[in-house]
Amino acid sequence: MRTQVCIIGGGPSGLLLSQLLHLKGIDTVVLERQSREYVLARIRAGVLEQGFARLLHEAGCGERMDREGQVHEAFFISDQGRLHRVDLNRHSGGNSVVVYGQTEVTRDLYAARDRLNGIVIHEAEDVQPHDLTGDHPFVTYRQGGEEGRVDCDFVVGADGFHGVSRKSIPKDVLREYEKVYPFGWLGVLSRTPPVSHELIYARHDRGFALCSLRSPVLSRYYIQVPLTDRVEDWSDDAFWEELKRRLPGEVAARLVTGPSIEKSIAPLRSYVAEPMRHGRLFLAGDAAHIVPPTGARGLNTAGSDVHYLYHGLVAHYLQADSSGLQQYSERALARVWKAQRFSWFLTTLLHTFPQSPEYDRKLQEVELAYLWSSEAAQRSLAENYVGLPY
Ligand code: RFL
Ligand code: PHB
Repeated sequence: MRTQVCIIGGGPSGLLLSQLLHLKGIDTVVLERQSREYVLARIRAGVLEQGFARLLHEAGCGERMDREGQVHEAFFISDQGRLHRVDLNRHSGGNSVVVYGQTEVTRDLYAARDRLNGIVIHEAEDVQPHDLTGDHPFVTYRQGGEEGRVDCDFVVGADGFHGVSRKSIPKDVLREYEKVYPFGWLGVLSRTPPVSHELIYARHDRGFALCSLRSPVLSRYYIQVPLTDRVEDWSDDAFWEELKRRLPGEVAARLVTGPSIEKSIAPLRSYVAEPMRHGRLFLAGDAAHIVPPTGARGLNTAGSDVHYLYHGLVAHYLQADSSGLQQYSERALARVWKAQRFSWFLTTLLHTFPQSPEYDRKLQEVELAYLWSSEAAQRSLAENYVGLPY
C-alpha cells in the first residue's frame, strides 16, 4: 500500500490528524493494534478545552459534542471539607471547558472516518516503522496472519505511551524526562446523577478525590490510592464510603451511589520525550508525553500536537513550505512543558504524599490560602485549566 502519511495508532490523536488531513486532500493510512470495540470501550478523559473543541469542529466532528457536551464555566476545589469555586469564565476572559468524554470523541472520529472511507486497519500486530531517516520510509505489520507494508512520505507515531514509535528513535538521540508519583487514581463510572454539576477536586488528609461526570445521568469519580492497591481490593461499597469521607459533609450527604459500570486504577506519571521528530517520524500525543490527570491536560495537549503537525503537513503538501515541520518538535514541546508544569502544580497541591514531611503539607495549605486571597493566582489557575493558546 502507498500513502502520504502513515499514522500508527487509532486513538484520538491518530484519528483526528487523519481526519483533518483527509479534508485537505492528504492521504493517510491508520494502523491500530486493537479492535475498534476495544478502543471504544476505554474510559479516559472527560474535560476538553476550547482549542480541542475547535479542532473537532474543523474536522467536521463537533456536532454531537455541541448537542450533548456540557459547557463548564467553573469548578470547585474542596480543601479539607470546605468548598471554593474557581470561576473559569471570570478569570480567563470568558473562556470555559466542555465536558464530553474521550470515548464519545473517539466514536465521533471513527464515524467521520467511515463517512469519508478513511482507511483504518485494526488488529494490526507487530507494527514496525523502517528507514525513518531515509527518503522512503515504510511501515510493516501483520493482520490475521498476512504481512502488510505501507510506503509513505512520513510516519506519525500516535500510538500512546506504550506504543512502538518512540522506541524506534535511537537511544543516543532520545532524551527522556520522567517523574513517577507514589500513588494512583481508582476511577469508577456509574449510572447515577452526578453529585455536582461542576467538577469537585478534593484535597483531604485521607487522599485526593475528584467528582466528575459524563452526562446528567452518568458520573465519574476518582480517589487517590496507594500503588500497591488492586481493583479487586475495592468493592463498590468500599469505594463509595472512602469517597464520601474525602468530600465536604453536605456533598457526601447528597451523593447518589450505585453499581460501578467500570472500575480501574491508573498510575500517576509525568513523562516527556525529546525531540518529537526524528527524520521522517513525528510523535504526537501520549506517544511523546504524559501527565497525571489532575489538570485534565493529556488529551488536550495531544490536541495541540495534532494542530501543529496538521498545519506543518498542510503547508508542506499544499504550499511546498516545510518550515512548520522543521519547527514541529520545538513548538509542540514548548506547550507540552507548560502542561507538564501545570499538571505537576495541581497534583502537588491536592494529593497526600505518603512520605511527605509536615513542611510540604504546610506549603499546600499556604498555596491554597494564597489562591483564595489572590485574583492573580486564580487567573493563573483558570488560564492554565482552560488551556494556553496555540
Ligand atoms: P491513546 O489514547 O493511548 O491512543 C493510542 C492508540 O495507539 C494504539 N497502539 C498501537 N497501534 C499500533 N501499533 C502499536 N504498537 C500500538 N501501540 C498502541 C493503542 O491501542 C491506542 O488506540 O493516545 P492518544 O491518541 O495520544 O490520546 C491521548 C489520551 O488518550 C490521553 O492523553 C488522555 O486520556 C489523558 N487523560 C485526560 N486528558 C485530558 O485532556 N482531559 C482529561 O480530563 C483527562 N482525563 C486522562 C484522564 C487519562 C486517564 N488515564 C486512564 C490515564 C483521566 C484518566 C483516568
Ligand atoms: C474525568 O472526567 O475523567 C476527568 C476530569 C477531570 C480531570 C481528570 C479526569 O482532571
